[in-house]
Amino acid sequence: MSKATLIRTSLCVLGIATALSACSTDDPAAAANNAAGATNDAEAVSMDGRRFLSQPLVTEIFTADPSAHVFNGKIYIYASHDVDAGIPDDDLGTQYAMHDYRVLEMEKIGGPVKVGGVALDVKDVPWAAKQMWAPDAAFKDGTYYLYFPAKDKDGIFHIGVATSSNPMGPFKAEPKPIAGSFSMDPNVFTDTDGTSYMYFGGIWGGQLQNWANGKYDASIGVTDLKADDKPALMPKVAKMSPDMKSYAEAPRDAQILDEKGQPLLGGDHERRFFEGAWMYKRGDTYYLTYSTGDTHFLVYATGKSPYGPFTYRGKIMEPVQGWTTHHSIVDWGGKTWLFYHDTQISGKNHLRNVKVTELTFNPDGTIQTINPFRD
Ligand code: FUB
Repeated sequence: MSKATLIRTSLCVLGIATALSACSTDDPAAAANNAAGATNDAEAVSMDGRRFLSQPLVTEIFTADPSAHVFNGKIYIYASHDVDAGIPDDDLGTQYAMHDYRVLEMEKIGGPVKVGGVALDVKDVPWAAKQMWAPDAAFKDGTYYLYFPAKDKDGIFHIGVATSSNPMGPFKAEPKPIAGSFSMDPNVFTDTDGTSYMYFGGIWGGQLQNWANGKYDASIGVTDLKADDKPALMPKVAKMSPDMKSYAEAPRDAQILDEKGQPLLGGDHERRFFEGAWMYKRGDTYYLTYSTGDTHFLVYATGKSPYGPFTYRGKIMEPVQGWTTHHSIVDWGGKTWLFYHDTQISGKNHLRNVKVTELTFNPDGTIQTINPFRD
């Protein structure tokens, strides 16, 4: 990043330079896409020369896996805080060695983004040892809930919960993970009737395959997922108890079906669930959106119940820049927004930056696929 871009980016992020054309506009979609003010600079191109549609929301830290929520009219982004631990890439995500969370706050799309202090550190979570991966949050009765996956001292992922009276934290973790939780990438969705559900799970490094028989089985490896002609592993869904700290029921499969009503198969790598589930409701339609992982798509399936079944519909974003794809969808200001990440700043898969762009729908409710590049 050039010195000029770095200065302008920092000023925009700090909200000091709103008079600069790069970060002032009345159009929130344009502002979102210009968020870090680098759209005219040569640095805003990918390694293979393509110009990015949107710019990183913050540049002083690496952020990923954005779960956006509107609380009290402001937008809060609960994101992974990427760090470089010097661990080489592997199929199990060991290089994603995050140890704390920082919350981002925006009063409006395209406006300044505040980076909060440490909201939760792994050293303050009694049961957790490492790998604080993609979090989510919820609000109920004056309390903010931070949901987060981490590996315990035996290297097994569970999902924990921490609470705060402030959406930015700091959060205080419960002493144990949520009973019955496993794997990672929690998303807590509150339906229009006030009932909350947690969607979760991820294959490969997310360990969902290790729970295929109901309890953790370390002998099930990534290669065992190559049962291409069998139904794929599905994301899990469980209703939350009123206390928002426990499941009200055993997690069940959120079935994703093909156009013939058959479960997507394990070999259907371009459509099957990998990780990063996010539930978005529009009218009476439930959009189960997720990442296809190794094929690098953001896709969606729709259903008429929060439990599914969901029918695969198509791609939300294509292509994705960087290995991982993780996102959230939120309504704000009369529009719908897709928060996602790529690796524009670092060019490294484990050092990501979050972005936002507008998401639009066709009259029949299908999503218009976003190309994250301008060309
Ligand atoms: O950030 C670590 C992991 O990478 C997340 O939990 C996955 O969704 C993927 O983005």
